[in-house]
Amino acid sequence: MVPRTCPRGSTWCINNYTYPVIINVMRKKSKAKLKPQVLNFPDGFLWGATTASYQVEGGIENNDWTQAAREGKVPPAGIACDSYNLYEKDFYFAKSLGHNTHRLSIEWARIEPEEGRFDDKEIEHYRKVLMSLTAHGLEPFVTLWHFTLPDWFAQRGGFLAPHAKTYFVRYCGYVVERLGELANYWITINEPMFYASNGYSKGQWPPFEKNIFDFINIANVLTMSHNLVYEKIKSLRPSLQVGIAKNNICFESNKKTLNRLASKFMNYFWNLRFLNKISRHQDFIGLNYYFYKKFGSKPRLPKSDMGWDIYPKGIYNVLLQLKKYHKPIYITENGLADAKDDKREKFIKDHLRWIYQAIQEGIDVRGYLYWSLLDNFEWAHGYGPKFGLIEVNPKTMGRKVRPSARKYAKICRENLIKF
Ligand code: GCO
Repeated sequence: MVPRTCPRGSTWCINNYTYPVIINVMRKKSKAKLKPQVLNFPDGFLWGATTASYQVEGGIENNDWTQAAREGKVPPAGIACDSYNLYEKDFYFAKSLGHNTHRLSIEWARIEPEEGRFDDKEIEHYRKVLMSLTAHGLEPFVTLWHFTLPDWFAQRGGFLAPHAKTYFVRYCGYVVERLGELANYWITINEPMFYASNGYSKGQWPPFEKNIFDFINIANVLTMSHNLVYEKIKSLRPSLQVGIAKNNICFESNKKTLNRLASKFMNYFWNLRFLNKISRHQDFIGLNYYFYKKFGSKPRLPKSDMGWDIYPKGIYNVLLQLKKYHKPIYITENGLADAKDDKREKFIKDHLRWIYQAIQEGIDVRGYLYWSLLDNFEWAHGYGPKFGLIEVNPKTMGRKVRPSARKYAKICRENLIKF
């Protein structure tokens, strides 16, 4: 008989008899069917999807992205999904797909088209939108600012301008004073670090800068702006729940010292620094999870249509890091571009399995909102990527539910996943 090598000197292969016996048992086992596993989510768990104004509403002509589109620097959003008019239809679909929550954003450029001139017609529009959410049994999550700036504000230098924070707080206060009673959950800023990085360091989004100092400045201004808006909202309506939608990346490294340091630094700088600075000014954390970055060689992973690695365990890793803030957590975005819809169901289930694991370990996750309800305008990539649970026909604006959306609907309705 060929002598077997015995890993780490364990005793199971001490003789040539035991080894084949064990291998046979393992082979039989691997043919056996996995027992179906049922993972129950906590009572009252929120299930839904997210959108953002400029990406779905259509007809917005007075913000920095429309200006950049006119200059040919980014694709135009045009009529988008026409959700400005078709929102009832969208909410009806969401409801029929078992959702009990929905996240959307308010377009600053609609509410304050010129400095200091507020448009109450638009407030009334969003009043109808939020009332419709509630009428459809969808708990509203409202983002006050999701990347796009009114022209006038951008022209003054955006968040780097001298009175930027004051303008932003005034806008947010104006909205919350009028619409605050229509939603419990308010998100001040969406993904501040991505905004700072794409707009000020990589130069891919308005204002197309590549300046590391401005990148750091803008990140700092956004933390201060968040804290001021938090205080403003609390002074107006103390019972509202106010948070941020923070995109955290799962950073890992191999054992090389330099890689370990790089991963540690990025984890602090990208994931935790912002949250540390606002830790006394948030009632919940909204977590957006999409990305995995390994310093050192990484395993081959499946990819979305955007070429992004699919790494569901990463959501667990980033959730564990949020424990120290002792706040309820809502997954305010998680999703993938998948035009063929052949990866989405597994993507959602695998991420939910890891979220479930985090909950078992004491992380207070209270909701999951998939990005996105609809195929929509994916920023510098235009309408190419298909993130939607629902397909949108760009000519007819017709909506068509994707098969994966029905699988997700079952999870939402039953408040559990089965494997
Ligand atoms: C962001 C936003 C969304 C995106 C989504 C997919 O992360 O950029 O919150 O607006 O469309 O994340 O990239």
